[in-house]
Amino acid sequence: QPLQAQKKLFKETTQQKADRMQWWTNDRFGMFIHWGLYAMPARHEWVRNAERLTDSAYQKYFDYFNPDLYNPKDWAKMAKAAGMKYAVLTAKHHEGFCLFDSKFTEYKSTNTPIKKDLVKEYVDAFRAEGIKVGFYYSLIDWHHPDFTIDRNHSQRVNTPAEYEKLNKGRDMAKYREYLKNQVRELLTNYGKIDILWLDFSYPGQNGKGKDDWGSIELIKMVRQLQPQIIVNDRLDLKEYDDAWDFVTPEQYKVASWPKDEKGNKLYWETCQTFSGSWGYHRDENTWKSTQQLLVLLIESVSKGGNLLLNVGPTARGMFDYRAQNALGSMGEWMKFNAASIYGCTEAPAEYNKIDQTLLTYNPKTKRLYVHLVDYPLSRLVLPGYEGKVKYAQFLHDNSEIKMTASNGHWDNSDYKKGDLTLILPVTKPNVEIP
Ligand code: FUL
Repeated sequence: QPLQAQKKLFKETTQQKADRMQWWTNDRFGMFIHWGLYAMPARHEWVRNAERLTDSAYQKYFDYFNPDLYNPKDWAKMAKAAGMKYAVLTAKHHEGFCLFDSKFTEYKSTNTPIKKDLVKEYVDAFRAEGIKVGFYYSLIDWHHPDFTIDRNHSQRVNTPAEYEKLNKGRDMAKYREYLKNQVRELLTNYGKIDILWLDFSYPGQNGKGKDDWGSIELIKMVRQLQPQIIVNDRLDLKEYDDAWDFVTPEQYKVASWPKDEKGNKLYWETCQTFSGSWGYHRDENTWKSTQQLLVLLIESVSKGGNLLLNVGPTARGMFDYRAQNALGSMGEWMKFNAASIYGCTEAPAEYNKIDQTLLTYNPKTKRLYVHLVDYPLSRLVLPGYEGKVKYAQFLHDNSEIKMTASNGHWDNSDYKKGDLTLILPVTKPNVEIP
């Protein structure tokens, strides 16, 4: 959809924003954590909605919620070992359950058998590992008695008359206050918060969208409480240039670097799951391979973006072993190749696309990283690179890759002037990820 003329809410300049975003564009790789009561049914975080579970049907997950093995220090260590530099935890998801000790509700972890402020422990543990901390907070709330029941609600119905009946007495203004109070709590009681991930605005039953959440007031409060915080784009304030910081392509690969209607490149982050659901899903079998996950990361950076990769912890507070394995494998790769991720971005246009490879580029060190997604057997032609490359090496062991300004073969027939050929070993060096 074409956007309207851009309006402004704040006084920040483009350069000031770039400074505020600096760590985020440098770090590139974060961990999303979807955790809530939905880990108990273990069949998708939208289970309450998908199965139209009533309050009383859902109550048992609250009554029995007891993640006795929750040790966010382990989570933080796994995130760090995988090379992730920031994390975003669901303080509250659509189900309405709060993982923090909010003054404004009884529907919170401190009132379940675990009796803990889970958010607080997460913040402390991740900070201790040097990982930046963020909160996801759901605008949608299937539990709050004032939240309008609409097509996105767990208790959705069929006809306008039925909606009218159900919504009698519900007052979105009260919910709006609640939401604002909770975001204030999250941004006041836990120290410096690096990211706020709000999710998600939509027109709703009454067609109001952003007015339902009081989006403008909300973002003003957020910026006042935490001036350095980075906020995503799901408050429905697209017509404002500066009411959001980055766009959030969900579960798909962008074709190219996302831009606004004036052609300006946007800050962007794709969020992706290991297996399909965001919440822990016991029986899901659609786990991505390590190769796919690494390509996701590299490809995001090669188009100037970030990857927020999601783990859905179990109801005992553990990461599924499949997630643990995948994180471990990514960490093995990062151990050798992190230089091609941190501080990197899209390669300048003068570096033409090279077949079957992904390029990332560090503008500070002027290093180009050629990711051989499909190992090309002995030679790789870099079109137009002659004279541009001082030295070429593999990243896993810094061993030299010889170069030649021909196609590196006695048969020079397909050599084009200006091309540079890397002479690669015929068999791929032993860099397999376990
Ligand atoms: C979506 C939500 O509805 C999903 O449950 C998940 O949180 C994803 C990141 O955003 O809009």
